[in-house]
Amino acid sequence: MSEKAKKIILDHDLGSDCDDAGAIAILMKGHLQGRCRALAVTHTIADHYGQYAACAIAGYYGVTDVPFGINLENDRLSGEEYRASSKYAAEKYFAGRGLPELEGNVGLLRRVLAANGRKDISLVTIGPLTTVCGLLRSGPDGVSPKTGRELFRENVSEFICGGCNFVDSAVSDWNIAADPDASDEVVNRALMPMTFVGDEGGGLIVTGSYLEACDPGYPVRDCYLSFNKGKGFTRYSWDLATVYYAIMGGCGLWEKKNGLGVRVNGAGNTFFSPGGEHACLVQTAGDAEVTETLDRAMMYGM
Ligand SMILES: [Ca+2]
Repeated sequence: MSEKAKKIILDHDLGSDCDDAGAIAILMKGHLQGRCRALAVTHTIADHYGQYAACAIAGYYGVTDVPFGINLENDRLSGEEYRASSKYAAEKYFAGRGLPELEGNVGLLRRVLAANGRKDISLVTIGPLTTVCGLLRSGPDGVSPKTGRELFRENVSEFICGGCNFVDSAVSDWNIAADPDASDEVVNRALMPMTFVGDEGGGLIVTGSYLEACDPGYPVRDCYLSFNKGKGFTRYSWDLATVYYAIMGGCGLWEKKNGLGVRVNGAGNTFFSPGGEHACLVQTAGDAEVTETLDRAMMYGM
């Protein structure tokens, strides 16, 4: 592992959608290949099967040194709808062994940030901002005398947020709308410049076609197949684009559009203005090239 490999904390919401599974696979492959160092993976919704499925993906690749956390803070976003793409994959992978025991997100993040102690972590979110909000609201505890805001400021050097729509303010973004209080606290009162990845960043690229012919034991395959109710393996790629960009940068596929002021409302609409400190990612390469890059990354890494 390169000393310079970017440190990444990923917060996801695998469960109702499946592109998180592809994104987690990209992170695990990047971690194994030494292109990044995954410090923690947290899961922002209250239905825990999505994180069990994420653990299955890590286990499939033999990743044992990355801690996984779950939402023990509230019961937002739980139930059948939020395990549609995750329960089958998790139960299949852990059959006969029992599901893993996982700690809470906020405690995990406080521990990881306190132990890190330098401003060099990329925080990447591909779901609602519940976990980040929980961290920011956390107070001193046995792990650290610092508040969550202090730990965030002292350790997070880059914040890449999957969400928002810079093409049309009338379009509601699911991640932003799913937890309006958290979105208000994290985006409208941002502690640092954020880079947003939405539809204009390649989210509407369709990936997953390689999964059909791959090893039937690959948990990512089960997540995509469950999401598609047993018919097909493809899905849009918001989360894959976000995590790939976090690890690899623009790579001639995307460019960062800087200088944006960004505000969101409780319905998940994005309002932007020139002259702010934020940025959004814009796809610059053709769809075929981005599709091939993300499809290959999900299967084989970078
Ligand atoms: Ca997601």
